[in-house]
Amino acid sequence: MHTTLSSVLTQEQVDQYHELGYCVAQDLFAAEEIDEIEVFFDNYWSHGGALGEGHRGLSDLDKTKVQVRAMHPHRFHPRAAEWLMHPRVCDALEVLLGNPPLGAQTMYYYKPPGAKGQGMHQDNFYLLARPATCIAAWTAIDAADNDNGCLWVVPGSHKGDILCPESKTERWMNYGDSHISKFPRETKPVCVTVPRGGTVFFGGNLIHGSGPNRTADRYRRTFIGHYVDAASEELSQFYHPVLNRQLEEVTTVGKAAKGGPCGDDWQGAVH
Ligand SMILES: O=C(O)CCC(=O)C(=O)O
Repeated sequence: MHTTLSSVLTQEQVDQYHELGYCVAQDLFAAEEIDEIEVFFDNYWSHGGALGEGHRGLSDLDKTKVQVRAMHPHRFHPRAAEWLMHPRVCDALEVLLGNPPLGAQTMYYYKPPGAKGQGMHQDNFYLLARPATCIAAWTAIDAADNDNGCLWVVPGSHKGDILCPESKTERWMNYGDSHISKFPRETKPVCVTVPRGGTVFFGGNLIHGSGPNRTADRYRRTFIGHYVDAASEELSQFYHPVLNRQLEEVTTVGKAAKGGPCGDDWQGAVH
């Protein structure tokens, strides 16, 4: 049985999500689960996990050039799939989406001291979910603030369209750069400070990114799930298969055949 609205999100949080494109909830994961996620990813390599192709450890990657993160750990280990489809996170998603969620992607950002930020972008540029846009649940394993590279969001930008790049450059193709060639000047990003265990929900058209980690000794680790709603007709190939709450693969969502609003050149883009 699903929990009630009041036990996962307040009406104020739901209203903020619809008005500004994001909201923050606390303690959807139990403190022990946050501890378990932390330990699991601190030992990702001992479970056989890798960051990108063949990278076995944090020191293998140049944190000033690429994002130091695990991609799709839920496909690699069943425990990560359970965190993706965590019952309380799914309850909150169902309230925000108005439909049951399907899990499409997991990521774990380590963002060590000195690591680069993530360029401003909109997730549905990549996921190509249709007809409704996608949604993210971003859970802080370390408290996130301006110093260690908080998430920056542009409140209200979720009401706009996907912004298309002007050209496909090599620079853009590096993970972490932005597909947004012309950043809307009137927009003002805000830093979302989140305590350990807090979850930020944000919609797939919301312009967001993150700052660099300027600290000498603090990580900014985050477990992230990306979702579509159960009525979705299409989603980009990279995000298949999608999972329901029972962790079963769902076949009702098709593979996006075209590149979406920005054209076929962008099909298969991954951030
Ligand atoms: O956590 C970050 O630094 C960026 C995460 C992000 O852009 C996303 O989950 O879509």
